[in-house]
Amino acid sequence: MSAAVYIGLGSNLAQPSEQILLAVAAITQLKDSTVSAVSSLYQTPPMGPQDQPHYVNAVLELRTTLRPLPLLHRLQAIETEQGRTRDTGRWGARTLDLDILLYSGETSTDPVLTLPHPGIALRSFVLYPLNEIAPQLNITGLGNPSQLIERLAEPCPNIINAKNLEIPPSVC
Ligand code: 5RZ
Ligand code: CA
Ligand code: CA
Repeated sequence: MSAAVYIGLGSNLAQPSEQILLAVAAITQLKDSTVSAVSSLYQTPPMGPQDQPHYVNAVLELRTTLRPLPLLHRLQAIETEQGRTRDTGRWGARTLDLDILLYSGETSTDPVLTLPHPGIALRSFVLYPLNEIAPQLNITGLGNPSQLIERLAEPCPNIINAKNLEIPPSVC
């Protein structure tokens, strides 16, 4: 039995779009796992500390028989492989951030891996890409992505053209 897992990807250093595409390729190579959907790439203004570059964010769906902690460790190895350092502080700029947003319907209060990811319901840089690949997904007690987006007072982020990585005019 495989679990349906949603992974958030973020980068705001060293050619962010390229970092996200490289990370999708690396996740595709994980054992006992299949990438079943990938969102568009979104250019998003930084949340939290604002003295850092804009981010590129995306979300993908993974079917996997890896349990949450082994999966987390493999994602952290990919972050390290792509030059992630911890010298810019907790919410500082990074080449790659991979978060397990949801692991099937599982909940966990372990600070090493909290599920669902805390803040998922409030972060437009997660909800817009998640809504693109799983609009009906039930986020454990919080509703689905489209309902959560309606409650945000934020404009929709720009979608990046994956063929040339330019930013076309916003569509919503
Ligand atoms: C969000 C911290 C709200 C404080 C955060 C990303 C508050 C980001 C990212 C974008 C961070 C964070 C933690 N902004 N900021 N994309 N990661 N756009 O999310 O991936 S740091 Br209040
Ligand atoms: Ca994050
Ligand atoms: Ca993280």
